[in-house]
Amino acid sequence: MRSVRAGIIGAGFIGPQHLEAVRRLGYVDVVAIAVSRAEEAKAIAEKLFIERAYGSYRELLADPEIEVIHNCTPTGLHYEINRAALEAGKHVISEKPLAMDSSQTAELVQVAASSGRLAAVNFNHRGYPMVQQARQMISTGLLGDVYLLHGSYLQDWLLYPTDWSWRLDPVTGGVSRAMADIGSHWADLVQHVTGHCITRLFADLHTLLPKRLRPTKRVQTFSGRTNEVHTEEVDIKTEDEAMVMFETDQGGRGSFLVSQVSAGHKNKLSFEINGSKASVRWDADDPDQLWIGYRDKPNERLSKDPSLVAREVAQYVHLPGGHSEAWPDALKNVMGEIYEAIQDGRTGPMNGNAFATFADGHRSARLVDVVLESAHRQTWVEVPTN
Ligand code: SOE
Repeated sequence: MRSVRAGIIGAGFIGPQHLEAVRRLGYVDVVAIAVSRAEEAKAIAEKLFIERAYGSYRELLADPEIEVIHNCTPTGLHYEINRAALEAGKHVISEKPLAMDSSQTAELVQVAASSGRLAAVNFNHRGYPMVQQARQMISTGLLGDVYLLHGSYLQDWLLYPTDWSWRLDPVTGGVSRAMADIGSHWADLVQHVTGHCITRLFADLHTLLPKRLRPTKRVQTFSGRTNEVHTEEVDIKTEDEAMVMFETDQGGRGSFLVSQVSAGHKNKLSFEINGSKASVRWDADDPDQLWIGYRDKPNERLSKDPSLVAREVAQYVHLPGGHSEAWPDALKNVMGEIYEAIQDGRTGPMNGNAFATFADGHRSARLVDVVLESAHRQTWVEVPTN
């Protein structure tokens, strides 16, 4: 197996997580990191034991030794960097959302197709073993016909008016917040698990905190340190919560609630699928467990264990039963499949793979656009198929 050289652009919350995940694969050499200031890049590179530091993403893209780019910048930069990276001949692993809206993501899908390079988007929740177990059970018919898909994604890190993040500014975070940031994960995950596609929806969005205090200096996502800096009051236009009802292409119906202001919930993504024979429920707060519900016999709780999951799922499990595998492990699983494709010279997933492509990222952006439209018009809206 040859080693692959990569570069990371952006060093907020998620950039170092990509670094750790790919380092754990063993054959990925992250040789460079870029952030917008050269001095800062140097300090970060030293701290993270990365050889090269660049003060602009363009310098990193010009490095001929780098094959793969991890785009870990704020959403407002995703389109420009993803496009430039593909045009520079690099494989791209982008954070979600792929771009600011679906017209940009449609272009990126085209650019990716003509580049001949791999273009993936990080929907990391797909990599949890028990998520894959649920997917396997549904695809082999154990649940029967899927009737209902429901759940939520709840966080509390933006509960107070003093909480601040670049995600609150539409210029850096986009015009949708809770939906684009975490609703996109929920919808992607449930469609991945069921194989259903959301075709029609009705959404209600709300900004519960219409004014917030913005620090006059930069604040790191999840740092919870906004009380310690000078602030100015700003109007907030993006949603703190979203409620969505939907229908799928295979006759499923469902709903989800996403919120960044739900006290006590740090990062709680959960879903339940009810089929004609059985149900499954998964919760990121208890990720090694899968609840299986029956009508005519006692319900079950399946614990993650390489000898108990389906044969196809065993590759996502790396530890014996009773040894937790969670968020960083799911990310590593997804990165592992992406880099395996790069090693094999493939530009997309193999049948059954969990990782998401730019086409999935476009599908997600289209859904976010439709959620915004539906909330604005207060009516059901069809999700376009192109
Ligand atoms: C911030 O809300 C965030 O970091 C998301 O952007 C991630 O995708 C999610 O994993 C956790 O929360």
